[in-house]
Amino acid sequence: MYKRYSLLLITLIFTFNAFSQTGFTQNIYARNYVNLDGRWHYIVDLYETGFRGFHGARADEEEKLSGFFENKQQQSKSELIEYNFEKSPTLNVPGDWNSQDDKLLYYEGTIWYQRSFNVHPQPGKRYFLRFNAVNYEAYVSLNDIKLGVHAGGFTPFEFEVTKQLNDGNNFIVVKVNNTRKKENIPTDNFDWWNYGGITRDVLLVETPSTFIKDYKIQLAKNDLKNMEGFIQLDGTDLSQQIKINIPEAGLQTTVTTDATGKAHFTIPVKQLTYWTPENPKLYTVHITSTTDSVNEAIGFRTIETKGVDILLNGRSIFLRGVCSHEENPFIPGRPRATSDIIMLLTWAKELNCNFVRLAHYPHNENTSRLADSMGLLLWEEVPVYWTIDWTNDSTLRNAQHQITDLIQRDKNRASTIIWSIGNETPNSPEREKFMEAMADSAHALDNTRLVSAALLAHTANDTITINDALGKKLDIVSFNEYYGWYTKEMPWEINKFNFNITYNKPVIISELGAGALGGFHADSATRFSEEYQQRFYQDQIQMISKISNLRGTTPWLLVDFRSPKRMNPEYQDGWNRKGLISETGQKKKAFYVLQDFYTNKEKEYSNK
Ligand code: GCB
Repeated sequence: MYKRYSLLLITLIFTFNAFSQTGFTQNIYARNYVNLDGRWHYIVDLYETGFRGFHGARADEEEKLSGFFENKQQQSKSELIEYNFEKSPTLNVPGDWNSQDDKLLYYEGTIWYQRSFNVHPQPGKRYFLRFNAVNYEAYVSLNDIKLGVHAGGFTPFEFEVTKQLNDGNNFIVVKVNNTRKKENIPTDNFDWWNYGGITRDVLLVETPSTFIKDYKIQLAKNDLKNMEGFIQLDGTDLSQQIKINIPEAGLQTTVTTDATGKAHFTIPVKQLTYWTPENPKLYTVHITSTTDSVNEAIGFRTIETKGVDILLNGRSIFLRGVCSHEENPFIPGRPRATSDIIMLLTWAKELNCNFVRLAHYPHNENTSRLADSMGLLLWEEVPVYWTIDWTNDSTLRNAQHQITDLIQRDKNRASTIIWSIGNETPNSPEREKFMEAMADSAHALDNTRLVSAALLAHTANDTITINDALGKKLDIVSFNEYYGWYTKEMPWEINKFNFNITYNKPVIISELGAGALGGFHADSATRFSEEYQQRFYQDQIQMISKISNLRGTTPWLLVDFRSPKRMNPEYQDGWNRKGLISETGQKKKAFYVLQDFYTNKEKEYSNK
């Protein structure tokens, strides 16, 4: 019979769970790895042809893992194969596809990626294929062998490939789909660009056969005198002596892992320079087992709340923050280099910030490492944003999976002090249940940090009320407000408002902001002028200063960012203009208003 290879090839049944990739390797860049970034071939697959027979309906979930992964080459001149990776164009990895080809600017759907590489695996070693982020859904195969599926655009995942790796030539095929869906996290409606593709590094990682897969070492909860943590081995030789050594602090301990490869430890601290934004001291921690060793620069600090105060190393602190998207205005698309992130964090420092809210999804893991060394505290968030599919169990599992992976990834970062479980989630009993489950998950995963969420405020009779029932599960009550921008009141009219916050907890205003086109000057009543935004910040600062338990602010936001929701041609042109810095890197007038506020706050808190 005539054999036709359309994009659907042999169907192998393979059950999968899109969220099944848990427990990735800690501190991945400290490992031996081959970097698989670079040019990857791609094929746009608008109709999901790779998942279908020629006349067929779309393959069902289990069959999805068949098909395209074969990377079929034509064996004879008569053979019909209707795709060819090697002759297809290429995209940069890491990178989103939207910014790399005009035709893909608004593309949402499937793109197949392929690349080959040469390696010589060493006997006795293990190999892992690691993706630091793919937006949104990834089906991955190596040498025609299915590895699995991952859903969620901003967290890492990896597959062990020790058995699948060839000595010599290898190829990877990844099907990436960024279709927005109601049941996804985020859902189908959000105010940022839905950049698709393999947006962060891809690494082939080598480890010993039994290796230190995971560890946590931090000061114990609210305890400046003890470090606490665990080590988790992976492999066959699970019971080993592990040495944890911090030479500069004169600390060392030895523990033995149990039959599951795990050991918990406590190390009493004598003298330590605690990590602060002013002095972001990092110590090199050496972890050594019989078969493996790993080093990492880690800072040590405590964070807690006491009444309405936030205490860093026992001292009251005001979080002088700003929100930031993961986008460099100078280059289209997602940032690709560490220098992009350094630029954003340096701007936050120029604003006199000690705190950044990484909105609205997990940013690159290099961001929290840079924040560790630059001295910036962080709020890290998962994209539980606006109206999620609250009653869908798998949506909740997805959201819990994302917060788990974020905490798993950044649990050794001194900079990270707050896990945010969501943003502006409108009240309903279903939402309540979902968000409470999220708060419980975050607390259970990490008792050394604080849990918050950006809540919504309600207004009646000139009173702004924050009484969201979720507040009882949060360590910090945070809320977003746009009085003077999204309200009928002009900025100079908002001082009439008073606050009614029903929790005796610290408060962070997690967003406030107004749009301004950089370089557009007019009077302060003119929308989108720098003067309007400046006046808005002046009046906002007056208004929020009435909140006696205010312990932080993260205005919306550091830099203008691209959003398909912002299409006013005169002022927006596809940009959300609420940045304090324009898309050309120019500081707007409001930047200096906030900078002054923060200089005063710094003085006010310097003696507390
Ligand atoms: C918000 C959202 C943020 C938007 C912002 C805006 O409340 O949390 O993602 O971009 O408002 O500009 O309207």
